[in-house]
Amino acid sequence: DQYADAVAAAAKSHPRPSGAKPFVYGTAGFRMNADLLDPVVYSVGLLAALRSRKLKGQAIGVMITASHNPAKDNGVKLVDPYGDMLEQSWESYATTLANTPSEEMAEAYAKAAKDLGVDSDIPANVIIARDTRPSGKALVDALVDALKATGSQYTDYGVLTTPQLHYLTRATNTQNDAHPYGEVSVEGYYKKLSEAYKTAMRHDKPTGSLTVDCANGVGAVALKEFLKYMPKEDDLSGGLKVNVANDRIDKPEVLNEKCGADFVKSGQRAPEGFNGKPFDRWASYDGDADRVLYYFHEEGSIFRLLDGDRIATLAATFIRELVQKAGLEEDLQLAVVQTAYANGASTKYIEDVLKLKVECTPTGVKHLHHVASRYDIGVYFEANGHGTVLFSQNAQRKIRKADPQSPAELEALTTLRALTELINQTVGDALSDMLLVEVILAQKEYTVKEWAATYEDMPNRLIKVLVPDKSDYATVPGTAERKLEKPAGMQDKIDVLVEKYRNGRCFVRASGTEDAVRVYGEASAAYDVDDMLRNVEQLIK
Ligand code: NG1
Ligand code: ZN
Repeated sequence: DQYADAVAAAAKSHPRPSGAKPFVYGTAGFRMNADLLDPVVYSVGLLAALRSRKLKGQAIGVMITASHNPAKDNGVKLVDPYGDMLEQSWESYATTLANTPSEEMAEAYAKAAKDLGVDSDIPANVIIARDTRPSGKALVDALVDALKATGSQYTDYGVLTTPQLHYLTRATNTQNDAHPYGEVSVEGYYKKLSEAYKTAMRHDKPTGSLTVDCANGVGAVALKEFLKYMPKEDDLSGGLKVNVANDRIDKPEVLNEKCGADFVKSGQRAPEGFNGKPFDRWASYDGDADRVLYYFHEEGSIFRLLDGDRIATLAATFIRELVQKAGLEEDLQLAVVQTAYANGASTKYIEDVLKLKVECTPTGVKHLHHVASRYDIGVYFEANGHGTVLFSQNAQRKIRKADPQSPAELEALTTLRALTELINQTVGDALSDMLLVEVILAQKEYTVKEWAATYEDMPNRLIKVLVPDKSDYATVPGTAERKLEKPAGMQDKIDVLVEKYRNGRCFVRASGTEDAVRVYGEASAAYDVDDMLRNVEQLIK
């Protein structure tokens, strides 16, 4: 490879500390304490160049973020040309390069290039963005060193949300197609979303106001910018009053601190500083704005969470109604994809009341995305609020080409077409998902109260247990991580325990992003959930 010498020279400036723990490219790329990341990001830059060349020079995205993790962490992940996550078969190359000592980097790089059949004469093109973490800038420098060493072209878009980078990656690679994904600019992203929102809201005005907790992260930047493209607050079509909360990006240490989607979901409580009156509509983003949750207080300060499962059921209900009204029901199959963390009540509701197909996959968006893409319309959400809706090529063609037979069909089709533009189909997107929810609530004339009343959540809890080595824990393949095969015998003990609780369900798996094991439990009674989790925790400890 003609770049090997330059790769070796630049690698010297990004030494891998000896004795560093091995890194694994997991569901969220690499994520760790930011101080350890420099050589890792350099190695990811090398792989991005290889990936782009392998895919005939299509642009590859690199996002520097650690999402909902604390401010001291950071991370890096690769985005494939159509905005999906890095193809799974390449993850092991990412892992190998990240664990290669600097002196051996050029050799490892050349070997990867050869194994992957990369033609080094093809131009490479990489686009970059980062969240608001202070460590991000220097990490982009490490990435750029790798891109320069490999003779790659690159564009650094600065501070963006993760879904914005996914948008730009797809837009870049489809700009000469018959149906480009959108203009190749951040402005193009805002324009696409706002135009679609205005169309979908053409006859409606949301009730009340919406307050958005931006986790003191990049979502605040994007939301404020986006609001400039929104209809005026008092506009009868789509006018919405949005209050921006937790937007302190000038204080990096408060990122995700006692606020944001992860804090709200794991604690099942409002963010600090919450001052909503009963039934006020609030939403929380996470640190890179790829997740969103809604919630409100009932009278008496009872906290009610409207999580990813709620967004999935709301979206599936609404889209199915539109498909029916547009006369496309026979043509388009719709399914909902969840993980084992989905509340059992939501699964039951989708199957028994909505009568829609549900699939369950292992944790991690890439798994859900993959399964959802097999359907004409695949609605996928993790309970934590990360998700989107995928419309297949076939579905998009049918929706585009359908010839409405009545004014009602035309109305439904117009909204459906707008939704295919409003929804960021590359990846979960807090801003886009939030707009989708607002459109649905306005059209259905739902307040948060009516939305929450569609079904009753099972009491549930998710805890984290620290163990000496999480790799002692492995799940049985094909069970969507609901059964352990390692440590031997533990699953049987869990089964015996869970048996005791009415409608009890509990499973244990190693986290892919943290050094811990997660235990999820649900049952008909909240005290049973607590008791069950205490007992399972004892088993593990
Ligand atoms: P891990 O740490 O593997 O449980 C967490 C979330 C996932 C997903 C990834 C990020 C839970 C229970 N798990 O995974 O949903 O968001 O981080 O890719 O919330
Ligand atoms: Zn995130």
